[in-house]
Amino acid sequence: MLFRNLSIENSKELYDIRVTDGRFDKIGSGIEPMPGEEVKDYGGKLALPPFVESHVHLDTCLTAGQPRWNMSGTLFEGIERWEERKETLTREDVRERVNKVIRMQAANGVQYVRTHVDINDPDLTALQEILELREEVRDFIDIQIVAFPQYGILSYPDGRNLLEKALQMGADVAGAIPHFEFTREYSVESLNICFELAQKYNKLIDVHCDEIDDEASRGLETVAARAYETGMKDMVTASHTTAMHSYNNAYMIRLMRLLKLSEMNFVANPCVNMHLGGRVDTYPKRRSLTRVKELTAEGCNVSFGNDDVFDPWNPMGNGAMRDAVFMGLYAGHMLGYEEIMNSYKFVTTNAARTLHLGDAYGIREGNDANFIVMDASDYYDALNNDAKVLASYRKGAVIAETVPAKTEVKF
Ligand code: 17E
Ligand code: FE2
Repeated sequence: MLFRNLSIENSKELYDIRVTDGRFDKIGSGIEPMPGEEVKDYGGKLALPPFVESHVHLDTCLTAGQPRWNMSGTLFEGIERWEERKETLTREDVRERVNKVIRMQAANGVQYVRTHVDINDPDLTALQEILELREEVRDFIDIQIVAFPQYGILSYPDGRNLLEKALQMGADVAGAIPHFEFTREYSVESLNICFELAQKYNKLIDVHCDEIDDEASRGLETVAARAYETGMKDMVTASHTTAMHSYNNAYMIRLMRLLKLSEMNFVANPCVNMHLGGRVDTYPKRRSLTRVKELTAEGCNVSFGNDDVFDPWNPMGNGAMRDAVFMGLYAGHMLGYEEIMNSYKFVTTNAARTLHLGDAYGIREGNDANFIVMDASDYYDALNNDAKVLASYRKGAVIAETVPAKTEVKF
């Protein structure tokens, strides 16, 4: 099959893409169709590698208001509301909600998802179900699972064993939550355990790190030091890191050297952290977004995630990556022309690096023909007009399609 006239990642020149046996066979300009070859002419639309959701909690999705709404809008009330909802958690309930959300994501061009799954549950109900679903939907969406200890590794009964069990059962990534542990000592020790278990089972690491407006929350320096010392480096990710917003600049300069040495990844979740953060401030109110612009300028890998889709932490969300980019650019002071044009990388290539997708990800000859086509001429246009994903292709086959609505203005 031949796809014609696509702007690949904002290219000025339009390209044609031949897909054979589900792979990118040939990419070039002016490729002529072979006799009998099916042709789809996109007339200059934007092609991107599929969106990558690098941070979401699928197990909590679609539970906002159940049984009660988070009225304070804080992280901590979110955790309390989730604790109540967890009491009624069943495998069927998890299956139904996750099945819905991954289809919302697919409709919006997402083909790779890293989900955190709360493993502070003696029965590991959500984990069991999502492990099963991960296999069932493999042909349509790649799901990577983080064993996420919501209440801590040392501050929850049997936390260490639950984390180890989750990794043995097949979670891909070890998690931790240093800012939620009872003490600073537990926080450091919980990270040591996380690294020890990740190395024992050869897993990646993704830490909910310093998601708090406390300038003294410094889990990140320990994560970065361990990433560097163990050599795990880019296998390690720090998510949220919102306390970095509040660090003094003298400390930040010292920390930045270590962050660069560590080669670790960062995930910011702009919508949810703009919503949850700054809640103890009067005026001025902090933004609670990690230092995306500065990290990026120093060459650190940063991606954007949604964190939530309609759950106790964020009552909004549709699974699309656009809002994360939009909010991230505004809150991060990154609306320069080039910054807007390149911002798709926060939810494509940068996020793929965090997930360790390797060279198999990307629109390149020889790779699986996984790509999306947007109803826009470049990403600036796509972002500004909230363009739909016209089609999401997986191994050359359409897995989701959208026909954009038509509007007529009567004057
Ligand atoms: N749990 C947590 O600790 N932080 C979050 N942002 C979410 C769950 C969504
Ligand atoms: Fe999160």
